[in-house]
Amino acid sequence: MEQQWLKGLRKTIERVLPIPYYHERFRAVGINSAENVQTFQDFQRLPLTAKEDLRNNYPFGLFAEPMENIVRLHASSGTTGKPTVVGYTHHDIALWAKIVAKELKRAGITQKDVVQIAYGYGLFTGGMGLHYGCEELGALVLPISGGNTARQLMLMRDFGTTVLACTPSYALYLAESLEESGIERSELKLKIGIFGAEPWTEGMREQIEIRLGIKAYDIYGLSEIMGPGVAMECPAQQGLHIDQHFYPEILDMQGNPLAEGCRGELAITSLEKEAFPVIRYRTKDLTTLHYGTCSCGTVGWTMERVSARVDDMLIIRGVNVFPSQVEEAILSLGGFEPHYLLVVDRVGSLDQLEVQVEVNETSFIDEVRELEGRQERLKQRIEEILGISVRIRLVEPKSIPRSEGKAVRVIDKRK
Ligand code: DLL
Repeated sequence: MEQQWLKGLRKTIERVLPIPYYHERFRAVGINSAENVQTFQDFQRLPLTAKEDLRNNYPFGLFAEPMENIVRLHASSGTTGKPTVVGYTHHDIALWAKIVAKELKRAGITQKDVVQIAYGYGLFTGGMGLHYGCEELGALVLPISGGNTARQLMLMRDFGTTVLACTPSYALYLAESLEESGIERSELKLKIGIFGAEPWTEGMREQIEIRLGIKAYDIYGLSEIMGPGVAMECPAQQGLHIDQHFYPEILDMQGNPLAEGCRGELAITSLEKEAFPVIRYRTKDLTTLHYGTCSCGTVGWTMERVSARVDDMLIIRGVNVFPSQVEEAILSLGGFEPHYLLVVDRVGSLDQLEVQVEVNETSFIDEVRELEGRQERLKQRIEEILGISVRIRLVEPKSIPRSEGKAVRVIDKRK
């Protein structure tokens, strides 16, 4: 396997070397040709690539193919400034479809399935990435895109959707809307969910599985690498299988490689991509890698569920806080809905964290004393996990804005 990876890595190095940006940076570490990389130690001398590097070469500066060979562009929105633009050749699109199809098949999806794709279509890779993968597999695709929830449910029933693909937060919103729609769960044929594009916890998986009566699979990806399908769970659900066309590494915060089994930032090198190959791309996603044979028969790298992004980490009074820790606490206690918002503010010189969380319909009509007790228990649980004091604000059911794509969990008023 190592020889095969090194061969793929050399192929990608060869591919990017003519690009002035890479040429300069590789030369600075003494790598002038792919042949200079014979071992993993050689490979790790190559500089890491960060999102800023892509931005600095906006829009097409890091493409490794002439524009006439590029057949599609996608872009990630990004919160500030220009998006990061990625390009695909025919070969890249076909490879992407093959990868996604293989993963869907592993999860038990077949030609007989009807897949409702409620990820956004457009520059975001979610919709089209899943779409081509499903078609490659031969499944029937319903390219509905995100939003228009009532219509989603109607078509889900009328067209006999068996697989739902969307963000976990939208799946939860669909589940909630189903309960109010008058459509009975028994009228639906839904059995599998393909959820990703944002961090979610095991507690959230449980909620979605119970409410929709399905098995929920985690799918991971990012536009800079390809889009959805860089990794996905199999029925064993012992981590997400990283597709063999990608070489993963785990880095510490300074960018130094960590050993297998350590938690850190995932970096990825593409081994087969033509238009937009990436070398040691820092994903900013925190996870742990393992190598081995899964009970499903797949041999290779698996990554644990991405619990958070480096970017999402809030520093509150010097303590690192991730929204997923709060989600875990909320879902470990009864009486709350998995809809929450972290509001951070600075009062005087002190940072304050307020957690707004919805109580569920049944607890909402409870006595004030009951609610106060619930609030106190949640406060204690979150403070135990985070190690800082927080304010809890219980809010009415359905008062926190629902998401049709990636959920917004944090409002940081300090910025
Ligand atoms: O979100 C691609 C995608 C679409 C993946 C549909 C899965 C399903 P971007 O918009 O470029 O691409 O955002 C990539 O989203 O770096 C992670 O931080 C986060 N992310 C994606 N999948 C997961 C997941 C798509 N399963 C960024 N769990 C990544 C946690 C995820 N975070």
